[in-house]
Amino acid sequence: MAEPSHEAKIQLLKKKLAEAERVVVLTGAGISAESGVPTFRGQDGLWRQYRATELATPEAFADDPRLVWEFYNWRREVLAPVHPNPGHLALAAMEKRFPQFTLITQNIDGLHQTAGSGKVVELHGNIWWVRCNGCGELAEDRRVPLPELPTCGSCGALLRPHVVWFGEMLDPMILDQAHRALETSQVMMVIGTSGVVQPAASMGATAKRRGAFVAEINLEPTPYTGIYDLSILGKSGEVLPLL
Ligand code: BV8
Ligand code: ZN
Repeated sequence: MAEPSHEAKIQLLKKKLAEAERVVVLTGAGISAESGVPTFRGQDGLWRQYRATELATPEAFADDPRLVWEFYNWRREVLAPVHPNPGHLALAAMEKRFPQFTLITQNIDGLHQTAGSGKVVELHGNIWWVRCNGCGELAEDRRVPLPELPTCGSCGALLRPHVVWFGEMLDPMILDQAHRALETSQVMMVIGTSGVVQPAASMGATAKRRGAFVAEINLEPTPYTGIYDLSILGKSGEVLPLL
């Protein structure tokens, strides 16, 4: 059967959404790309000569907290002036149209919330929150940049970004929230993610196994494209408003 046209694919996804009550979305760095936020694995995925996977680890932080904080302060400086793009805004508008709509994101930039999404499951944490390595105190701190080696106001220990690093477990409560949505979803959209990082990358396959119609919206095919029902190649900021 000939590959359906781009327009036909969008019409099919619109139809599936119109028939659905329970929708789940998984987003990755690609949905923030049109806001000017560098993605991870593209050409813009570098900071100095490092890849995020080398710096976003507990080992790197234990070894050189100053370097890792420099990396996060750079990302905070990049993120501070950016705004949600039409892709974020379309998802915020969609949320209101369904009895059950769960937005799961791998992103730590908080742009979905800024765009007006009410229920955001942040699998990998949020760069605007810091956590104390000593007493575990959590606080939102939007200072850009943060002071060098920021310390806890309560116990004086070193603060870390409240994000999930490679090799760290995701918060079980947050994972459970995501899986409950995947179990019952009728339509899932996997948007702007290269499908490399686990456990997020296999969530689309989980929804598919549970009987959901799964559509991928991405600039390029991913390792999971073949198992999804639909693969729409395009910019999320252009495709999502059409839905
Ligand atoms: C865990 C927070 C379990 C930090 C992030 C081998 C060795 C070591 C570890 C592993 C291994 N194999 C598997 C693992 C586990 C590891 C992992 O998956 N590693 C990968 C690299 C292989 N996973 C973990 O460690 C996770 N924890 O598994 O714990 C465990 C079990 C036992 C004991 C201990 C632990 C934790 C993973 C979380 C890591 N933290 N972020 C920070 O951001 O600083 S992940 C990071 O990558 C971001 O969150 C990001 O979102 C995520 C995924 O990247 P993408 O979002 O997909 O971004 P990417 O650039 O890759 O792709 C963008 C896509 O968008 C592209 O396809 C592009 O074409 C497209 N695009 C671009 N522009 C647009 C677009 N699409 C549409 N429109 C556009 N305009
Ligand atoms: Zn503390």
